[in-house]
Amino acid sequence: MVEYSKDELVAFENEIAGIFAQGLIKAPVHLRAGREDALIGIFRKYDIGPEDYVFGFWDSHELCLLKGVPREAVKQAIVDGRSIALCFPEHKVYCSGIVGSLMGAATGAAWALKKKGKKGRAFLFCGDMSSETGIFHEAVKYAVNFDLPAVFVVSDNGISVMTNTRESWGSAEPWFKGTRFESKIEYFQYKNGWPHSGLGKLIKF
Ligand SMILES: Cc1ncc(C[n+]2csc(CCOP(=O)(O)OP(=O)(O)O)c2C)c(N)n1
Repeated sequence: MVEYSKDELVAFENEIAGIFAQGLIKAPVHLRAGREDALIGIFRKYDIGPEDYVFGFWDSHELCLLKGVPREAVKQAIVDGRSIALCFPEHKVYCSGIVGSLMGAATGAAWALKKKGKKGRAFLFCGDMSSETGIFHEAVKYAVNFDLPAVFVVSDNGISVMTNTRESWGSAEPWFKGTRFESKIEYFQYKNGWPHSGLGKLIKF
């Protein structure tokens, strides 16, 4: 990983918010605050490095930085309108704006790494509602069953856009709590300091 402090990650999101507020980014931007320490802790715990793959979704600014994509390259991609699906193949970072789209890809990458005897691992970062999708269940079951080098990281902010995840599913806990599938899952809760998307106010271009 590339070492970033919590303050540096916060400063990056604040900088993007400032640019977005001026109407200079003509595409959706999803900012996150409140999970910096948790993400830094996970990158440190697994010593996520160049050989590893990172899969994320619409909220991946911090992941790109921690994986080692140069700060200016991440910023430029966001300014160019690619925040929602940041991809840096040369850094093994793949993100998508489609809910549930990358769990299979991450599992497939982990399968290929294992089959080829390569060193890397696949890390899939998603939200609490994404972790309730069918494809998440299937991917985790497959990865656990075949002991693939994959880790599924669930950042739980309690909501899906504005829908309460636990109310939707009628359970106080995520489905995998207390199951053997937790062996491939990292889970933490946080309160997002930003709205799901944008700044919570209309931006005129
Ligand atoms: C297939 C699909 N359906 C709906 C959406 C709209 N959408 C974007 S993010 C999101 C909420 C996902 O919730 P969660 O996984 O908890 O993510 P987080 O709150 O951490 O952003 C939804 C429904 C989408 N991007 N893709």
